[in-house]
Amino acid sequence: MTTLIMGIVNVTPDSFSDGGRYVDPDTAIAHGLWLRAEGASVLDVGGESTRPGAERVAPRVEQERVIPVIRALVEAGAAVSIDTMNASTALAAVEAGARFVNDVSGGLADPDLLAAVAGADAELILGHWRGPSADMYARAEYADVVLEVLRELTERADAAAAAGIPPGRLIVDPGIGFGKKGTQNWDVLRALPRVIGLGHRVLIGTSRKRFLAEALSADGTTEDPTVTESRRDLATAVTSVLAARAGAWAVRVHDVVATRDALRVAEMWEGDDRWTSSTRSR
Ligand code: PMM
Repeated sequence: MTTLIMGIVNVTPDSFSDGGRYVDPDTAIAHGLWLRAEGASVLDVGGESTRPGAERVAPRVEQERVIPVIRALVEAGAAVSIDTMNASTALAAVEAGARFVNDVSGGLADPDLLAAVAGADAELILGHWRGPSADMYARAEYADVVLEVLRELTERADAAAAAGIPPGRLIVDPGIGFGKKGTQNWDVLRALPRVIGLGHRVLIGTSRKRFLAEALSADGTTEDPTVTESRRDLATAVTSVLAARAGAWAVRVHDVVATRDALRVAEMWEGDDRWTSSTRSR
């Protein structure tokens, strides 16, 4: 089993950790090409931030941000994923050459998305989600977070199947940080073998997320200024290795180099090429 690296290209002014860095299309394209050269097998292009508290963006604005970037990356030979909750953006992106539609809402935000992807030539990544980022922590109430995430993810996979998306085109994601607080994220990660046991390919996105900062900080909050971006990237590289070891299909990260190196070191420890062989073509 090989775990792929999905590199993040956020074409947004307000994303969680890299908002504003790649709003200019040329900068975003150059960044995507660099991530690919460093070992990202898929580039995930997004035009709407999903950070806690983020407001929704009109699909027209989202498409103006992402479509030129997707076109250029596809032209350069990259496998591209569109990070969107909107059916119209998903379709425009597939038209521009995107191979994956990554919907963190699992098809819940836009009732037309599943049918749109079913009719398009694309794979679908379905995230576990309980509602918009603006107030997602209000929904982070669970009696048993693992059981409820497994059940709700299964419901979304069933909805995708009912919409006509065959299992071979489906990837699931337990939605780390989405409607989940602090230790709930660790509970879900610890249960990754059970998520994989659902029978689908599994994507894991922990990159630079708040629960990592909370784990590293002296006081358990995200306010600790010593928890820098590079410390979050190191923590992300560790979670990437652990996710790979559990059998994740791919990890979605900002710092492709750190995760690539971490996966490579783990691979040497294991003494085989299971995890990262496809990223070592450089
Ligand atoms: N996280 C973010 C955005 N898109 N997509 C998937 N499939 N899984 C995730 O965990 C995920 C995602 C939020 O992170 P960012 O704003 O730093 O990109």
